[in-house]
Parts: sequence; structure tokens; C-alpha cells
Amino acid sequence: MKVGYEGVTVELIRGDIASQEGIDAVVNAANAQLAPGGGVAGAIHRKAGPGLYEECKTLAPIKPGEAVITGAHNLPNRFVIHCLGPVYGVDKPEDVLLASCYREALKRAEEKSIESVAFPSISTGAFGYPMEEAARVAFRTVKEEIPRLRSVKLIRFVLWGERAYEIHREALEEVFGDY
Ligand code: AR6
Repeated sequence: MKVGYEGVTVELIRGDIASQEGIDAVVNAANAQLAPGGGVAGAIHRKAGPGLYEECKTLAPIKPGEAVITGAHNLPNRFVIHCLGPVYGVDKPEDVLLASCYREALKRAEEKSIESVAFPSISTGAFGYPMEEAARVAFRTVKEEIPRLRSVKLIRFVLWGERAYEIHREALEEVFGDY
């Protein structure tokens, strides 16, 4: 599903963040060292190849709420934006740090005049953030940032499985209402 808001499309799809042909930048749910890991980071590094981690080493470590940008190497995109989400119950306040991830990622995208960005559901896997809460934080932040965007015209959320998609669909409707 998709909504249009102030000239920007916010779209939800089920799928794999490492297979987003036609999208300028994909977002990695990274660890502080920007190293290959499980989940999203595993999928992105596997497909990008070892050159991605070589480039990441020059930018690590990063702190919760930060975002850095690299090339996409063998991924079908131009850039990867690496965000470190909060570990739920550990890095506080979680909602502020998670919102910062989305805001900072969009800033990195604008700095490169990127038109399309795909996000996974940051912090909702290994980092334990309840997905309903995380989805609301993500969409509220995106809605706040959209009026400031100049180059970004498409923000896609790539959800892993049917349950994740349904949770995000409900949160999107709640946050964007009739748009
Ligand atoms: N495409 C889209 N979404 C996915 C994919 C995929 N290929 N694989 C998993 N998800 P996670 P985090 C979903 O754990 O919670 C790593 O090991 C997943 O179901 O990737 O921010 C890093 O190295 C979940 O809803 O990210 C870090 O140490 C969401 O993506 C740590 O995990 C995020 O799950 C980061 O934890």
C-alpha cells in the first residue's frame, strides 16, 4: 500500500531489503561496528560483498541514533545508509533514539540528492523493540520530516513477512489518517 503526503510517496511492501532494484539507497539496521551480522545487516553485507565492510571500517563505530552513508558495492542500489537503532530496554529514551535514526537517514539521503530510500523496520529484530511501537515512531518521524525534504520523493518500508506488513499497515493508517 502507499500514501502520498506533500509530494512524497510512503510505500509499504513485503520483501527483502537486499533486493530493492530501482531504489537509490537502502537502509541497514546496523551494529555499532558496522560489521556483517544477522537479520538485515547479514542480508545486506552478503549481497554487497566484502568491499562494503572494508568501507564501513573507516566510518565505525557509530552511536545509537546515528546514520552514515557508504556505496552499495554489489547491491542493486547506489548507496547504503547504516543506522544504529536502540537496543530496547538498554539505550534510552528508545523512541527518541529510534526517531533520530529515521531523521538522520533522511538527512544523509538529502545530502546526496537521493530520490528514493528503502527502510527496514529498525530495532525490531535482534534489538527487541516492539514492532507496533517502533512502526508508529517511524511513521511519525517520516511525517514530520517530509515537509523538509527536497530530493527524496519515495520512502519505502520493506517488511519481512505478513505480520510485520500488517502491523505497519495499521500504524501507517493511524499516523497518516486520510492521506
Ligand atoms: N529484509 C527486510 N527486513 C528484514 C530482513 C530482510 N532481509 N531480515 C530481517 N528483517 P534486525 P535490529 C526484519 O535484527 O533489531 C544484526 O545482527 C526483522 O524481522 O536485522 O535493528 C545487526 O548486526 C526485523 O523486523 O535489526 C545488529 O547487531 C527487522 O528487519 C542487530 O542485528 C530488524 O531486524 C540489529 O538489530
